[in-house]
Amino acid sequence: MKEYVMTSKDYIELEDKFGAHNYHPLPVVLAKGEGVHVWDVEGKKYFDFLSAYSAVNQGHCHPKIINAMIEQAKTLTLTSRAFYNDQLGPYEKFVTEYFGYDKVLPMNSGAEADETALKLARRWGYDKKGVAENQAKIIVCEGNFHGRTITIISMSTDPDSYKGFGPYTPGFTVVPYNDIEALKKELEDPNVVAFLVEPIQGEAGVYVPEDGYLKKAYDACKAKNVLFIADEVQTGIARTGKLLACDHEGVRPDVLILGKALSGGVFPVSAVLADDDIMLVIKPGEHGSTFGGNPVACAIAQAALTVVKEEKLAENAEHLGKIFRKELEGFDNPMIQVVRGKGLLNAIIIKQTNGKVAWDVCVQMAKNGLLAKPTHGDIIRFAPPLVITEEQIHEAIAIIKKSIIEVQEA
Ligand code: IF1
Repeated sequence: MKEYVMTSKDYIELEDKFGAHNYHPLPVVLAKGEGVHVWDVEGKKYFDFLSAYSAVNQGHCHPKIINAMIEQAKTLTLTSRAFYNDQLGPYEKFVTEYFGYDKVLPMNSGAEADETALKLARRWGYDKKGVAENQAKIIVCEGNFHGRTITIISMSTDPDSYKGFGPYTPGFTVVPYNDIEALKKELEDPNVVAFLVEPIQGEAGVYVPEDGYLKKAYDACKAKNVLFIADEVQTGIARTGKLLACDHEGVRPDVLILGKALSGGVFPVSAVLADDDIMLVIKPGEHGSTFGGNPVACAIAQAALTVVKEEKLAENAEHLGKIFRKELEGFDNPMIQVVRGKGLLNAIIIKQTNGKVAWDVCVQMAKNGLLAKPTHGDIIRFAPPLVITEEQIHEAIAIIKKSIIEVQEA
């Protein structure tokens, strides 16, 4: 009796029938990942140019990270923070020295880390800045994306993120991204305790601000005793060609938010880093999470960060990102309106042509062996694992160009 082998269609039907419909994935069912490649259930090989939204910077199933996970998982997985354990202290020392901060507060998802940063900022505002109780204001940017919790979507300007989920958490002011004057105006409010910003707006479509924006924003915040909080969940961990995107401007955030590639995409690991005068406003019993800082997460994150340095992933991202943008900018094709990005976080804006849109280009690229996904309709984000080689980036660029031409001619 021939064993029935499930096809992609079967898997898609299972997800459709038994899973919430909170995503609209490309019709590709993945079964294996290694380095820059993933394979679908039919065995077709692809370049992964999404990296799980920049979580798999170290490449799929990196042996060093996987082995660290296996070793710890065989020994001790979770103690809760009701007790100490032999992994958390060493990891806290490692990660605070790695990024240059006094303290770390370990969490799991990026959204949890953003929520933690919001709580820190408000508490610091009351205890250190002297803002009246419940009056703290936090400035955020148009087009921001910081996660999917009720408070985080209360800051969002994207109806897809917030519509139908009210009532909303108060205490947020929105300013246009990349607009120093608008920020300075809002900073006049003495109740403002923090400015939360993505150094490059990922979801908004890899929106890179003008050179100097982050530094000017940081200086404006310092002038008003306001915390500068950088959400580097997507831009951090070498993605933009430096360890942190803020490093391009020599800005040291007062509060640093990390997630995604902090674990190399192996496990949910996030973190908030700050110095003592900020971090210690939260007292024992005032914040936490069951899995935050668990031994497996500590072992994985330490291995993931070690790989970043050992394999010079930031330098590689810087070098290959320049090649990527130069090649696509030089590709004279009416469908490509804009090429933008930093390091290996890039995007192109697709001009609708003969009724064909960014989604059609992504479907064609998938047929040609490269996975990427559109955001906001006409933007395609390209974010391969940072272990990609120069030869592979040229192979990928050829696929992108070929696919665009094929879509045009279809
Ligand atoms: C989805 C994109 C969306 C983030 C920044 C915090 C978080 C994210 C800058 C929250 C998460 C993910 C979430 C995922 C798709 C992806 C994403 F921007 F990367 F493309 F949605 F906008 N700060 N981004 O980018 O981290 O809680 O997810 O661990 O929700 O569809 P998380």
